[in-house]
Amino acid sequence: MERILVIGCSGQIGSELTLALRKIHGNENVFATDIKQPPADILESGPFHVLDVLDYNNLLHFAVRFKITQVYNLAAVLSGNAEKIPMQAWEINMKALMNTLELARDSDAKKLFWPSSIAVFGPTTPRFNTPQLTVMEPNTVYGISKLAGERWGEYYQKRYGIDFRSVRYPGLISYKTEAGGGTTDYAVEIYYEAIRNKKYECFLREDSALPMMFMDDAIAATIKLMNANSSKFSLRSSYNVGGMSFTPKDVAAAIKKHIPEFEITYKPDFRQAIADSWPASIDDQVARKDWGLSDKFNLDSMTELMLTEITKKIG
Ligand code: AKB
Repeated sequence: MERILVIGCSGQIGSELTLALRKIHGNENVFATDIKQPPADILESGPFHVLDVLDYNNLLHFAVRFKITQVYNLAAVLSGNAEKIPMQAWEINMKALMNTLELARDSDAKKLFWPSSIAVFGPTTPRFNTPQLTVMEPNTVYGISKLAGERWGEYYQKRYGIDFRSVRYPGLISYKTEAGGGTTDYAVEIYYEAIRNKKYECFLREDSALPMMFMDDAIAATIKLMNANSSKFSLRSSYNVGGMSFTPKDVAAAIKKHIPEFEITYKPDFRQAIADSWPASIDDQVARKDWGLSDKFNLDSMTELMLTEITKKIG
């Protein structure tokens, strides 16, 4: 029986992944932790503890006490916020990862999921259909920390036999918990603003194409990777996961099909340069072949669901 620690259960991914893991492994076996208060459904459905991943002694004590066997480490400062506090972001992102890698050496928590990102790519990477193996020269603090993290994960797997597993998430779109501080966040905010005010001022240009994925597909991919037989893995760093590719103009057009009066304006800020350095679309054939990555949602089906669910929530 697995005993699972989720670090960052109150965030955009954690608030959904924790509940999905509890359905599979049993509520009592999934330990949700964060330094922030989680949503009510996480508090009510199973154990929650305040835990700071940056405090190694407490982390180790926690894992031993609760006999943890698997860790999902979702703690990170995202791309936009990281540019405002480069040294702190580097310190937090790297220490959070290194503590869970060391935890895997020092305890029974030998299996670790850690998200990487399309931010590992940079302006010299081929922009369209970016392959798994290619030029990687990220020029953001967040991207540099994610690329370094991938290298460390592979190193711990090869040197110490830690079962490190990772995907390079594209921008993630969800209605439950809003993201914070990312460059792809516009694609969540736009739906909330469409319902609240019927207009949105976008911080990226209308033609900024980026890879994106609906949260249900991202959660399914994460669980599939963690359950896959590792003998089929052709790499132990991080897998490309593509999802879909669209621009702000495309999302606005998809929203207008449901809210014809919706209006979008554009006022690019510092995040435009980050978006310009990232791929527009991703080739994820290796993940499809190695562990059966698949996705269900496209821009139209996602838009319909986002608008329905956000209307129910704030409507
Ligand atoms: C961000 O925009 O920083 C994240 C990411 C693509 O990793 N959503």
